[in-house]
Amino acid sequence: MGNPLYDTLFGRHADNPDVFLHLPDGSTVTYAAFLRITAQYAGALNTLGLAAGDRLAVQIAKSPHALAVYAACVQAGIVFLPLNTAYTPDEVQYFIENSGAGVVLCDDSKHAGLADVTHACGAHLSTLNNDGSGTFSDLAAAMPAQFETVPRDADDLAAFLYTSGTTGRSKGAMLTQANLLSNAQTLVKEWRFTAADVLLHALPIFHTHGLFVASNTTLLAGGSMIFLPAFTVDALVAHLPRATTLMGVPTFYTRLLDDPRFTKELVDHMRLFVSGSAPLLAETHVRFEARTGSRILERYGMTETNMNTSNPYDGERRAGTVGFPLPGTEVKITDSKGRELPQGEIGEIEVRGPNVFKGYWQMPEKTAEELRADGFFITGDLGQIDSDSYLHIVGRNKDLIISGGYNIYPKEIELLLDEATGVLESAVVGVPHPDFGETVIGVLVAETGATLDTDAILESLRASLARFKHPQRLITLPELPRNTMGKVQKNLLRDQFKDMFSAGA
Ligand code: MCA
Ligand code: AMP
Repeated sequence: MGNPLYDTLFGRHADNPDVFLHLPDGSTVTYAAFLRITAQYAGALNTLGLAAGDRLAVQIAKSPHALAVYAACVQAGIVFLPLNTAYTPDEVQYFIENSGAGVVLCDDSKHAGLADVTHACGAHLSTLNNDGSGTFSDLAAAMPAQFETVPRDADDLAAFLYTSGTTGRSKGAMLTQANLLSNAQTLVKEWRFTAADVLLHALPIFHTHGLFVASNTTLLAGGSMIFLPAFTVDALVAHLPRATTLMGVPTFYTRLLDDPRFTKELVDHMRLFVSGSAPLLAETHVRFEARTGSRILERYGMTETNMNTSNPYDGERRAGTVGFPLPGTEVKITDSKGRELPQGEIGEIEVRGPNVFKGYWQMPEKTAEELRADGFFITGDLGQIDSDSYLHIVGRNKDLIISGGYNIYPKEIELLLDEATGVLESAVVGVPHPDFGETVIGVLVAETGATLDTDAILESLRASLARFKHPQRLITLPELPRNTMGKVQKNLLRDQFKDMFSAGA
C-alpha cells in the first residue's frame, strides 16, 4: 500500500546526491545523507516503543536533525507533534497529556524543566541537540541507515499541530498524509517550484508555515533550502544573494525594509517572495515594490487547513488581499446561520478541500462546532470577495491576536491575570504594533481597596506562559466596558489603546 507522504516527499530522494540543506557555516547536507539520518531516527523511535499511530512530541531547536525527526515520523507512521521552543514546561505538560505522546524529545537546555513533567505524564524523555548530539542520537547511531517504511493510508494521521481556542485550551488539529501532500502538490504548481529553487528558510519549524509550506514544497520539487536557525536581518542580507525564494511573516518584510542594505540589487535575481500567517499591510506591499521592483505574493492559511488561497503567480498580486482559492479548495462567505452570502458582502470565511484537517484530537464537540457535516470548515476569519474574485480578510470572529506571526489567545492570559493578587478581572486585547503587526496588552480591574503591582503580576506569568504571549503593557481601569448583555466590549479597548505603540506614542 505504500506510504504516500513519505514516498512522494522523501523516499524518492534516498539516493539523491544533490544538496538538500545549505547551512550557515557553509556546510551542506545532501538528500541521501538526510535520509540516512531519517532512517536511523525512525529505527530509534521504534526502539523507544513508538509504533504507527503513536505520538512523538518534540521541543527542539531548529536544525537539520530536527527536520529529520519529522521525516522519521512520516517514515515510521508516527504522528509528529512539534512544539514552540518558547513554551514553558507547564504549557508542554498539557500537550503531552492531551496527545498521550509516549516519547518527548527536547534539547539539553530543556531537559531539567521537562524531566518532572514527562515523568508525571508517563512519557519517555530523550534529548536531541541542534548539533546532533544527545541521548536520542546515541541510540540512533546504533541503528541501520535503512528503515523499512511503514505502510500508511492517505487518510492516516501524519501530524498534530496544537492551536488554541476561545476556551484557552489548545486543540490538537489532526492532519492527515493527504492534507499535507495535496497542499504541497498544489503549492509547487501554483508557485512554480522546481529543483533549481533555493528557498531561504528563516521560519521556525514547529508551525505550518516553516514546516509544511516551506519544507514540504521544497522537498516535493527536489530543491534546496538555506536553513537558518532563526530570522535576523543580518543573516538574510548575507544569504539572499544565493536564494531564489523567501517565505516569511510580515515582520520579516518590515524589518528588511527598515534596513538600508535591503536593496533592489540584493534581490534582483529572486523569483518569489511569499508572505503569510498575518496580514501584510498594503503599505508594506507598496514599500516593497518601490524598493525592489517585485511584488510580494500574499497567501492565506491556517493550522487546520494548510493553505487556502493565494495571490496569483502570474497576474496581479493585489495588496490587502489574499488572492483566490487554491485549485481544489472551495471558499465561501457565510452569514451567522451558515448561509452563503452574495459576492461583495462581509461574512465568515468557510473553506473545504483536501487540505482541510480531520478534526480535533479527542474533541468531537469542538470538531462539530467548526467543521460542518458537508466538509466546510468555519475559519473564524471574516472576509469579503471583491468583484474580481480576490478574497479580502477584513477581521476575525475569534478572539485571537497575531503577534509577529505567532497566534496568541487572550483567554489563556486572562485566566492567569484573573488569579493574580488584587485582580478582580481582566481583558486582554491586541493593539497595532510597528514591528509585530499586533501586540498584547492587558487591562486590569483591581479588587476594591487593592493596589495592583503590575511588575509583580507580569513576573508571575513567567512560569506558566511563553514569553511572546506576555502583555507588553498592563493598564489598570476602574471597570471594563460592557454591553447591555454584560459582555466585555473589547473593540472599545482596542480602540482606546490603538496608538499605544505607534511611532512617537
Ligand atoms: C519573539 N518575541 C516575540 C515574538 N517573537 N514577542 C511577540 N511576538 C513574537 N512573534 C519576543 C521574545 O519572547 C523575546 O522577548 C524578544 O521578542 C526577542 O526574541 P527573539 O527570539 O530574538 O525574537 P525575534 O528574532 O525578534 O523574533 C521575531 C520573529 C519571530 C522573527 C518575527 O517571532 C518569528 O520567527 N515569527 C514567525 C512565526 C511563524 O512562523 N508563524 C507561522 C505560524 P524578551 O526579550 O522580552 O525575552 S503558521 C500560521 O500562522 C498559518 C498556518 C499560516 O498561515 O502560516
Ligand atoms: P493558525 O491557526 O495559527 O495557523 O493561524 C491562522 C490564522 O492566521 C488565520 O485564521 C488568519 O486569521 C491568520 N492569517 C494567516 N494568513 C493570513 C494572511 N495572509 N492575512 C491575514 N491573516 C492571516
